[in-house]
Amino acid sequence: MTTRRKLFNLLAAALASAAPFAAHAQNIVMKAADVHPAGYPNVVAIENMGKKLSAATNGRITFQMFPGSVLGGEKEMIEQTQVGAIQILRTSLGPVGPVVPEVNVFNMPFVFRNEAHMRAVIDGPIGAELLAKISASPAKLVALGWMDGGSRSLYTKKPVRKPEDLKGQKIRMMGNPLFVDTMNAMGGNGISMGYGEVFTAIQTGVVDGAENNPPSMFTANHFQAGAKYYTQTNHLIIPEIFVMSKVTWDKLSKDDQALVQKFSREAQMEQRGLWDKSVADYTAKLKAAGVEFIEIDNKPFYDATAPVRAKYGANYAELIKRIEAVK
Ligand code: GTR
Repeated sequence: MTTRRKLFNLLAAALASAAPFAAHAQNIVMKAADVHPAGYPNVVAIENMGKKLSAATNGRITFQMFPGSVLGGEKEMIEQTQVGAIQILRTSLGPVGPVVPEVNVFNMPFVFRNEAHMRAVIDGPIGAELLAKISASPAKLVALGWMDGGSRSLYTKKPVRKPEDLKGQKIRMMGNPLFVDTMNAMGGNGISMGYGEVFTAIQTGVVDGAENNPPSMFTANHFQAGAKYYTQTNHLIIPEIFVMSKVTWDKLSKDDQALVQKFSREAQMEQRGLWDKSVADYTAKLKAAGVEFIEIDNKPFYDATAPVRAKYGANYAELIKRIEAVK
């Protein structure tokens, strides 16, 4: 091989190893992904984090946002983040459960008393420990911070007030066996599928309903697919996370990692403010669009799901006690 050829090969190899980072060797363009559309609180908070990083590094690190599931469903995007094809991912903890089983404690039905309790837990030492556990797991994800996903409630074509009303109803759940078990315990038939398929599944009758928070129900247009009743079961209060691919993280300097951490904390707090406003806004929009909000006593659903907490919480009794003790 000629010296020139050797040099060329060396250069090509160097460029290939920098593959997840686009074009200019010294500039880092991170692909950031979310199932939610542009304008959604989580998307906005990550975009603003990218702007701050860009300003602090004179444009050396930038985010390129891919919202609205354009890079796939959450399961696929988690996989892409693990291998470094996506650099920043905001996801529910739900589909992280199959990859990092410890997070399933936060995915259990009624594990948090209410949203204030969930926030107190994620803001305190338990929240920090769980992020550290995700980062230390073999999943190759560095957990940067939490986001708020509010409370998930049922939405269906026929009104539901008690577990018996769910009999025979197929309800879409996120991809994690824990959620299928949860719906089956609540009285329905849990069907697991990706978020992007829910609209058509409701519309065509593949499912009779789904469950989510009001901002998701509205922005994914599920009310237009035929789900007209929103029953306030509040059965899942699942915090969300944003992560960086470990492949990417390991290539950052210590200083850049510190900057990412600083702006991650700010993104967590910014999203929360945007989130509270969006829940109020989208609840009003759903009501204006004719969705009936049904208030219920959710104790029968709490009682019905006790076996799910027993099954998935069995190995985490100590952690669950600590969660319960948070005021
Ligand atoms: C939303 C959540 C998304 C996604 C979606 C779903 O509330 O923000 O990350 O998990 O629910 O049901 O798939």
